[in-house]
This record gives sequence, C-alpha cells and structure tokens, in this order.
Amino acid sequence: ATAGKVINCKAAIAWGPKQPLTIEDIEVAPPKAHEVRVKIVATGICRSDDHVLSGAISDMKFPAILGHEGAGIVESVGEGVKNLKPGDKVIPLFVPQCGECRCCTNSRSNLCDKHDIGPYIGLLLDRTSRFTCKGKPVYNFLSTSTFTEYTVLDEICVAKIDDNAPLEKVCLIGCGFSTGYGSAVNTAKVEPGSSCAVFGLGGVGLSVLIGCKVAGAAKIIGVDTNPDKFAKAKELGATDCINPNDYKEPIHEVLAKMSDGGLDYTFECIGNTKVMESALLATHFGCGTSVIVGLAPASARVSVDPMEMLTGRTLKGALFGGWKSRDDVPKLVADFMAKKFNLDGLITHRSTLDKINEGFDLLRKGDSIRTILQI
Ligand code: CND
Ligand code: ZN
Ligand code: ZN
Repeated sequence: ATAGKVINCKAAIAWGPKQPLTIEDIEVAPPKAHEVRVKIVATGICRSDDHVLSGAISDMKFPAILGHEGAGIVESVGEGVKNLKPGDKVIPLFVPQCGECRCCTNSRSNLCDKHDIGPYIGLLLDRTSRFTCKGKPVYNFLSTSTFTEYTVLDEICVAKIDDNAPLEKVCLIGCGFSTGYGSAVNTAKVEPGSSCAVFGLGGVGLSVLIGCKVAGAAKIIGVDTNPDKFAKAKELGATDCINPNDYKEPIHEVLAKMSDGGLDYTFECIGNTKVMESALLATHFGCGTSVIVGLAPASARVSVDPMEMLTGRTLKGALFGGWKSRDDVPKLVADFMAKKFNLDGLITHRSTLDKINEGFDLLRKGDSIRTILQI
C-alpha cells in the first residue's frame, strides 16, 4: 500500500545536454486530482529523447526525466479520476487528448491544447512536478517521463490498454511504432498500388514502412545513409533500398527515375531539413504528398520553391502519426493483439535502466533500432 505516500525509487536523470544520464534515488509524490501514478514496466529509447541530450531540442529545462515511449501499471489515482484504477495496464501519451479543446473536437486533428511539445514547460498541467531528487524538483518531458520506476501523469495523458498486452512490446505503441505507422495510414493515407519512399530507416521510418505495406503500396523505397539498415527494411516490406552516398545526382532525381517521374508518397523520418526538401522534390508533379515525421532542430528552416506547391505537390506533417491518442492507442494495442502487425522487427536490444547510457550509444552509432529497457 503505497497509495497516498511518497514513493522512493530509481530514475535516470538528465542533468543537461552532452552529459550522460545518472541513476539516482528520487521521490515521487502521490498523484493530485486528475492525475495517475504509474509503475513503468518497459520503455523504448526514441531519437527524440536523444535530441534533448544532443542539444537539438534546445529549450528544455534540467534536471529532467526523459523517455516518452513506455508502458506500465497504474499504482494509484488522484481524486476525480474515473476511468483508471490501480492495476490497469496503461501507455503514457506524449500527445494528450482532453476531448474538449479546439483540436480535440476537430476530427481532422490529433493535437490537444494541453500539450507540452515545445516550447517545453516540463511540468504537469498544474505547473508543478511530482519528482524530487536531492531535495530539488525534477522536470518532466513531453508530459510522460518514462525513464523512472514510477511516474505521475495527467489523466488526459494515459491510455488504458488490454490487460493481456505484453508491456515489453506494446511500449513501442507509445511513440515509434504509432508515429511511423500512422504517418502512412492516417497522414498520407497511402493507397493500394501506390509508390512510396521512406527517408531514414530507424524505428520511426521502419514503422512508416510497415504502414505503407499494410496499406498495399506496390513500391516502397527505403533511403538511408547507413546500409546496415537495409536488410531489416527489406524484411519489413521495402522493395528497394538506396544509399544517397552511392550517387552523384541528387537523390530526388535518382528516385524519380525509379518511380515513373516521382513518388506518390514520401516520408522524412530523420529530422534533417535538407532531406525534407529532397523528400518533397521526390514526389510526383501534380499529385505527390510528402510527410514530415522527423523532428528538426528548433532553429532549422525548410526552403520550398512555391512552384513545387503550385504544381500540386502537398507538404504535410504530423505528431504521433495523426492518432487521437486516448481513443486510438487502445485500438492499436487491440490490433497488435489480433496480430494485424508485429513489433518484434523493431526491437533489436533489451536492457535495464542502469544501462540506459549504453542504449543511447547504440542508437547514436546506428547499431540499434529500438532498445527496450525493462524497468
Ligand atoms: P533513428 O536515429 O533510429 O533513425 C534515423 C535514421 O536516419 C537512421 O537510420 C540514420 O542512419 C538515417 N539518416 C540520418 N541521416 C540521413 C540522411 N541524411 N539521409 C538518409 N538517412 C539518414 O531515429 P528514430 O527512427 O527514432 O526517429 C526518427 C525521427 O523521428 C527523429 O527525428 C525523431 O526525433 C522523430 C520523431 C518524431 C515523432 C513525431 O511524433 N513526429 C515522434 N518520435 C520521434
Ligand atoms: Zn518518439
Ligand atoms: Zn484537447
């Protein structure tokens, strides 16, 4: 019976950019009204967490607990929480769904005014944190903070999922898988027989690829500067894989030759604005759509010749694959349980919280797709 009491536990603390995380003893206060305290069971390491450590996300506050791709079990709930109870399996949501704001009530949007996706506040909705370490408050990240044994979430940032779901796999539905898969099926709305190119074959890009295949795309070209990523991409449905460094011509020209003058759909899953420009140019004149999925550094800008748009290309983007988080995450977990897609191909490494820095190193070196930390 920890309900109502402060929990002492371990967490990986980020002290600032370019510094390793350290495992610390922290205190996690009980949830206040409309909050939920969750025991994290498993979490993936996504490149967005590393963008904070590399400094590409530059307005974060420290010390902070990163991590936004987790799954866990409700330990206790605050006053007024109706739809969650201790013991429920849940996935923390980095895009909230309050159900009431302008975006939530618009069927074409999956964002929510209550988000903390830059400029970063790093606190719960009441503008405080439930974490302390060495007597000082610790900031949240993306409303989630999963690199800890216990976290506290606003209830609008929690999806209740199937009691039988394997948390050490479905944690990927908290970000990488859903972001990529939804970018193909919701944001681009890839059609049967269409041609697609996916730039960046990490956890997010490979999930786009899975979505393109499920949607029935006839041609799916994987593009990556690291050819070690090609075998996995082909296993998951890529019909061709190319390395831009193997060509003298700009990569959009190479892709145009491979796709009857341009692709129907392209996806940037890196966070590089130059690649975003190529991905748009690689779509077909008059009918192509390019989707920005990667998170670019805060000050970066994309340059577009207006003629590219005037002649009928579409440039769009989405967070979390366009899914309305609280409504759709339980459905995605149900689809996983019904074997509509498989997550094993995305999981290359398993580890523990105390080895989190090694997990980040694997991602930086390009050696992992997803490392899942068992908490
Ligand atoms: P990860 O680093 O695993 O994958 C990126 C891939 O891109 C790697 O395979 C690289 O080799 C490849 N790459 C790098 N530079 C180039 C280049 N110039 N040309 C071709 N390939 C290149 O990252 P991830 O899959 O975890 O995440 C990808 C991006 O998605 C990243 O920017 C992350 O922050 C972002 C993201 C977005 C969202 C969202 O909601 N839209 C959610 N989570 C992550
Ligand atoms: Zn992510
Ligand atoms: Zn809302």
